[in-house]
Amino acid sequence: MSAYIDQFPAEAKVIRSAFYTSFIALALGAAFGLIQTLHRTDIVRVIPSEMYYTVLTAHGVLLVVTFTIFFLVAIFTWAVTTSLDRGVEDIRFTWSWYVLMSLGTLFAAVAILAGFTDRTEMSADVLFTFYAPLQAHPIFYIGLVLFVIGTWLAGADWFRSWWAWKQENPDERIPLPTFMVLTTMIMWYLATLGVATSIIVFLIPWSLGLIDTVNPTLTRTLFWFWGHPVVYFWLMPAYMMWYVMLPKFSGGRLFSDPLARVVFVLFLLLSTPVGIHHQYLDPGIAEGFKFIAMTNTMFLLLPSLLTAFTVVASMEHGARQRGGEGYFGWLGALPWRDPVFAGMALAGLMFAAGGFSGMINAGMNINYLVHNSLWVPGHFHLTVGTAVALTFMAVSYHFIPQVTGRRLASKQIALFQVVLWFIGMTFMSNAMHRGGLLGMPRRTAEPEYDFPFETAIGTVGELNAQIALGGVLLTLSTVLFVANMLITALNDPADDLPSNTIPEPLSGSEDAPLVLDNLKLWTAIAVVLVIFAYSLPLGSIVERGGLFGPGGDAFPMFIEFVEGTVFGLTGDSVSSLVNSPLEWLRAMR
Ligand code: HAS
Ligand code: CU
Repeated sequence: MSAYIDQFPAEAKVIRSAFYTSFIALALGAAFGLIQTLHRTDIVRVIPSEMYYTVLTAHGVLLVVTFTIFFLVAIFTWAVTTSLDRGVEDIRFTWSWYVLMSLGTLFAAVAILAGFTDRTEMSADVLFTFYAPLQAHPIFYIGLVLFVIGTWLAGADWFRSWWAWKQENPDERIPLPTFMVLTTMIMWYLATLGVATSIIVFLIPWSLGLIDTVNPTLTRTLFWFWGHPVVYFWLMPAYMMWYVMLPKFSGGRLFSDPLARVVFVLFLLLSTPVGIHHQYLDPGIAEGFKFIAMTNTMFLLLPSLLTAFTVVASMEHGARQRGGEGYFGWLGALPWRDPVFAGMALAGLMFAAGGFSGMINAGMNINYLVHNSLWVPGHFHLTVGTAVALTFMAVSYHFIPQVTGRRLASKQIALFQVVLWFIGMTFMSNAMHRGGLLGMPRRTAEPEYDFPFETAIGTVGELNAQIALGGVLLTLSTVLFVANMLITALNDPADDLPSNTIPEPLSGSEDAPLVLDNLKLWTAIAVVLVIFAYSLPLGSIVERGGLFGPGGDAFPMFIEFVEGTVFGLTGDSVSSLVNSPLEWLRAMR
């Protein structure tokens, strides 16, 4: 077998473009991260505090939307084509979703970055959690819509490949990497319904001035309907790498294909009906619904705990193949000098801590202590900021040579880079968690509020120093990563690259019950669970706060507008149609 680019030259081009877009977002996002960490720790302030939210929004959106999701589409395309051993059905279609996603990113980025100029014209300082009452310029929301439609088309592309493959291989099991892509995408289709409704029905008409008000609790709830599952949309490609690539780089084979399938099915079922765990402190949602979200979240720990078991077992298998012995002695036999392996293993190690702080967040009563404090950014810099980001950087050292046909510029710098990320993040996230427990708020330019925090809690200076030091090390690490990638892309072509193979699992798909591949069944159950978890809370939020806000005044206005402009109608024909489910809900109570 040869390198990926020799097998699929046309696909390699799209994948390469998606990787590069993702790296540009990483570089910009990291620069904003540095400005922000030095600002809020009051070490260097290069922007006025009023611009802090522009920086924070750019940092958040570029990293958790652009960097992660462009990376995802690159490796999902790799996974489907490699595991089905066939190219995409129509490369023009593949380019079309890449272009749509890029266009969406451009729109959103323009709206955000306009915040640095004359803020009266255009701005989008709404953070990556873009729910009301914060409002952005319509271009920001339109950009998001284009981006999400792009991801939907990407999913359609992968489903299409699978269907075509299935016609030719009717009796075969779905290859594991493709299975992971398909289950993740079904989860994504379901989850994005929430954010798409929020943006298209409420935020765009509101930002265009077509409606005066929205119901903030409703847009928040629809946001979190998507805002939790999106974290698994970032995590699933990293998990795919831990299941598919980490065993290979450990020198062994995946411990269990069936267990991996179970994990992805559980994520499909449970990722969405938990979003309310971000709203434990929201008024306007009954405690009972929050309790249901908490219970579902605790069940959702299971697939990650299974992953910890399977992945470490595969690593141990690899280490023993390499001559490792003893209860823990095998750890030393792992290829720690290989940046791809070391980066992924360190990312996994940090995720154990990140998962632990997630469990704490998920407890309804403990959440009251940490919510809106710096603890939460501590949590997500371990999860998306390390488990995901460090895994992505580590596997790039393998994939960029695969899709460019060029040798990695420097393996030593790569190894140094992943270790530096681990050290930087240890400083930053540990201090963030501790600061949060001491009451340091998140999303704040000047958390000291102009009075000396020190006298109240003693150690803030030390914590701030650690946060800033960590932030600087992380920036340095990002610079090394991007530089290494850039020089690799410009390197001379090499013809002795490792081949693009995925080793067979120890326990393969033949051991997996057939029902695991029944995607229709899992989709149906996932939909039912979402209906159970969300229909009553959403119904009661609309009933109390109005579909379009306080007193529902805006709603008749909007309906009149639709009737008049779109349908050319007068009277209340459409409004009675739309109101009837609400009447029905009222009668139910
Ligand atoms: Fe979270 C807030 C609960 C996972 C991201 N989370 C956030 C926010 C983000 C985020 C961005 O319940 C902030 C949103 C905002 O701006 O307000 N989270 C959880 C729970 C989990 C969890 C229960 N989160 C993630 C992941 C994320 C992410 C993954 C991104 C990728 N999170 C919450 C809650 C909040 C929250 C509340 C709201 C807080 C608030 O009040 O605002 C679980 O999925 C975690 C399960 C994980 C584990 C760990 C298993 C360990 C493994 C490691 C294996 C080891 C290896 C290496 C491979 C149980 C798999 C071995 C190496 C050797 C050398 C041997
Ligand atoms: Cu969550």
